[in-house]
Amino acid sequence: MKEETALIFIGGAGINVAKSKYSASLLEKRPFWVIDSDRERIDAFPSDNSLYLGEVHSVQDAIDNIIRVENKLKEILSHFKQIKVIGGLGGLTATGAIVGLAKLAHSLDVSVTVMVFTPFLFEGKRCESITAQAINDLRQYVDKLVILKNKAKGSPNMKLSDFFGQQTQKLIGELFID
Ligand SMILES: Nc1nc2c(ncn2[C@@H]2O[C@H](COP(=O)(O)OP(=O)(O)OP(=O)(O)O)[C@@H](O)[C@H]2O)c(=O)[nH]1
Ligand SMILES: [Mg+2]
Repeated sequence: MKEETALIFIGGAGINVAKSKYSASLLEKRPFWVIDSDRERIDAFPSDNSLYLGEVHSVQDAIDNIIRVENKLKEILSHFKQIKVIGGLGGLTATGAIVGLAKLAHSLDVSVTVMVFTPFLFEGKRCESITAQAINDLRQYVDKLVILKNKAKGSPNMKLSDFFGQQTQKLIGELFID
């Protein structure tokens, strides 16, 4: 019998969500993995379910590295009917790895929900264009796409970390709705 859902957190933003205290207690009962190209963050993650993606210097590297660890991912995916993939678009690692993983899962008939933060306007045109490209690519592979925009903060005095915290709670609120 396949289990229902695996949660897969990718890249800096993904790991921030996984690490937040609230999700940590919720994660106890759920199968989950974290994937990053940042060795330190992977090593610091308090769980064995982490997968180091190898060095990433471009979005394409992250896609290629997903193919490199494809056998390991196929083994994980074979146990589940659905995956929920969580990360932030606009950087290199999650942008490529989420697309690569969604494509792989889709090809194996595993249903895919992707939940992503999209970058602030101030992060620039390059961030914006790789995000748009990734969203375009993702649409072919996902059953559901949840986009949480990082946009102008509610209060001008709010710290970025508080805003991230708020967005994280919002995402977690949606994470456990099927
Ligand atoms: N809401 C929210 N957004 C975040 C957080 N961390 C990063 N982001 C957003 O996510 C985007 C991607 O950032 P990261 O997740 O750090 O990037 P990455 O996937 O690790 O990729 P690289 O480090 O560039 O290889 C950024 O442009 C931010 O807008 C977070 O904790 N909360
Ligand atoms: Mg990173």
